[in-house]
Amino acid sequence: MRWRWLWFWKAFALVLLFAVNAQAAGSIKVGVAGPLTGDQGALGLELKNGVIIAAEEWNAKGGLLGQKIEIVWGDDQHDPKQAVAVANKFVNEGVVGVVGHFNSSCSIPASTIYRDGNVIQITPASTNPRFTERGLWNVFRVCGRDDQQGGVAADFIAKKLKKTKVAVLHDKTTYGQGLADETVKALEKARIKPVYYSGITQGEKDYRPVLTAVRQSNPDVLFYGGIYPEAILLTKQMRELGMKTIFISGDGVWAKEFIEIGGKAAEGAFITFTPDQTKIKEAQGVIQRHKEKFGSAVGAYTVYSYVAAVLLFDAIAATQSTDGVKIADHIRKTKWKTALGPIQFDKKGDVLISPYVVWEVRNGKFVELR
Ligand code: ABU
Repeated sequence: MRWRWLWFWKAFALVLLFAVNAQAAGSIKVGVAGPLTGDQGALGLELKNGVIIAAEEWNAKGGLLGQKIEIVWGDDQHDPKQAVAVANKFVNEGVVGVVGHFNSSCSIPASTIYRDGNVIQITPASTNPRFTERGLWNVFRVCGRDDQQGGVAADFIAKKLKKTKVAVLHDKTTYGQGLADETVKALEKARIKPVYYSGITQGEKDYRPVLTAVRQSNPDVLFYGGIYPEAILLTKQMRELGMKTIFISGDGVWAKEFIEIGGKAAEGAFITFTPDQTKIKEAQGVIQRHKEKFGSAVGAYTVYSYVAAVLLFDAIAATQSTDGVKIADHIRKTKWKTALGPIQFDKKGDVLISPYVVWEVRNGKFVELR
């Protein structure tokens, strides 16, 4: 009889060992979503590279909860419908958290799907205020917001440039129109009413008809809310039309492609973005690893993507949990030391401090203005 029990316990122990090993051999899935291909693919690459570096570092340390981190990629092509499809796929695949999306127009509709799936979402780059203003427990952003960014652009136009004739264009997206409207709101506080306001359609190739209408309003400044592919065409076509109007835009245009492809037309453009990340002492490690691994400098949102991923991994490790609510609570209450410096979140999931400054394109480079 005793032998039978011994065999039973031996068999039980084997089954247990098998189950534990099976779990250890599994993986913790993390979703990463953005425009990984298409005309905004360069922005998706920033997101991708930042997360790859973070995941490699963590996997080299043994991963999370005794398992490897597995990145699941989601290409939303900056299309809100694709973003919703990616979000549903991620939830069905059992991702623990998501770094992304990149575009506000994607992050916002995807966020409620993640909430319903108990999945936390940290965007590195979506700056539209609505992302965090809806009271969702699962959303965080490590970047700033367009109500702040628009104020900095308006202040620069009114106080530094001392210009009052401002035309405003946007790309009709959540980010582009949102940033344009925040800038207009702040301009109006300075008693500047735009002389022209309109939207363009992303992906078109000839913006000369709308630029001709802009020209007729005789502005000193054109503020554009949108992303770099259209900004390249707008600046080139403005100059082709002989317009000397000052071009001002936001973080969606802070991309080396704007300068490389735009060439002479990009010169003199002003762009609002965060202060120089390459001067942050805590960022030196990731900047160096990016250079070694990818042979290039980090982009506007590479370090932000790295930080978003590290926060997620850190919170999973600290809570020893894959439960979205527990991870979100931990992120919200922690004072983080990150590659962007110290970060703390408010109740909504916004960072407490997110400075914006103005950059100028000078001699083929972005130069931060002091
Ligand atoms: N913040 C710049 C581009 C991403 C967005 O749509 O917010």
